[in-house]
Amino acid sequence: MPDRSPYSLPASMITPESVFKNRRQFLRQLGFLGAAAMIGGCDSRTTASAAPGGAASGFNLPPRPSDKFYPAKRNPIYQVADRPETPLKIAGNYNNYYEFSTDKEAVNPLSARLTIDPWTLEVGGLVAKPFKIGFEDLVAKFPLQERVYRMRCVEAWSMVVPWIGFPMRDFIDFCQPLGSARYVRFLSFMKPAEAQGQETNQFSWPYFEGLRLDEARHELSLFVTGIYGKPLPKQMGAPLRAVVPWKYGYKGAKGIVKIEFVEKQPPTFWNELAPDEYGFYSNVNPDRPHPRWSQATERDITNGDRIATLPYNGYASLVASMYKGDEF
Ligand SMILES: Nc1nc2c(c(=O)[nH]1)N[C@H]1C(S)=C(S)[C@@H](COP(=O)(O)O)O[C@H]1N2
Ligand SMILES: [Mo]
Repeated sequence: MPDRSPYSLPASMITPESVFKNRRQFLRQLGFLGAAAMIGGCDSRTTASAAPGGAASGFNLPPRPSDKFYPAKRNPIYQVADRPETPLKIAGNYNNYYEFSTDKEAVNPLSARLTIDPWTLEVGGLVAKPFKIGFEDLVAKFPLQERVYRMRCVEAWSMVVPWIGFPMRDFIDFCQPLGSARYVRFLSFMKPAEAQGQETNQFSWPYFEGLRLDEARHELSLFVTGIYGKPLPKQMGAPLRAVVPWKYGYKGAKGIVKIEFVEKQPPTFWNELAPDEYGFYSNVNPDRPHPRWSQATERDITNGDRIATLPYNGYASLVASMYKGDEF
């Protein structure tokens, strides 16, 4: 078992007081405590090393034709000079992915069960013509690039990682949204037989998120398929996730299967669960405390350092002009 001590959090997203009174009781109802116990017992079916494929990365990935696109060329415009990159070993074993578990260290082994091949992305709503595209066709069409971004979770931890993906804008333009489309909505997979967190109805699965169309078309917004020069591991959202680096991490849906263009601001998973705690915009803002903790600083999971949180997560010069400043 990895050492848990540097990772214990005072408060997690799962326990908005207004929603859940007793964390242990809630976890037991969900069956999460039982799952954690099984991992502690090293059930071989769920450990990363026992699963087939992906030996090179150490993650449970099936071999796919698109493996040939990695590593991708780094885009030198997007670097983080003042902080170290978070090793994959740390970033890949400390994950929020409630489809599998609310225990960050349990997500990696449990996500090994998720089948990602084949994977189809569906595009619908206000577009010239709704369509479906297979993951392999998708990455063959949109050239991959590497970008180093800061990533800030609303729970006040953060990391710096080299994502590999393609600009969301390129894909959106390919979709030909109609003039009436003002927002884009992301839907994650629904596979309760493979994702034990979805066997409960405590959350409204599948995970759903959304962005204003200009946010989704911003140069920073990425569809991510890889990390650290390799295909994206399952616990980080394989095969396809969104990364929107100036917003809290939950705005970046993992395991995306559907993208929909809509006219009105769409409901989102965390906002629906606890609207006072998680807004639709969720731009990183050190001056706006979460109702239960400060957002002024964050803990870098690479080294445990407490550092100042930057407005818009350090991307203010690129994104602030899209906002009035009071968006929540
Ligand atoms: N489908 C789905 N996407 C998700 C989540 C989730 O639970 N389910 N958690 C979000 C949260 S809260 C964060 S901080 C990031 C975490 O990404 P990482 O585990 O790759 O660091 O994923 C986001 N995307
Ligand atoms: Mo998060």
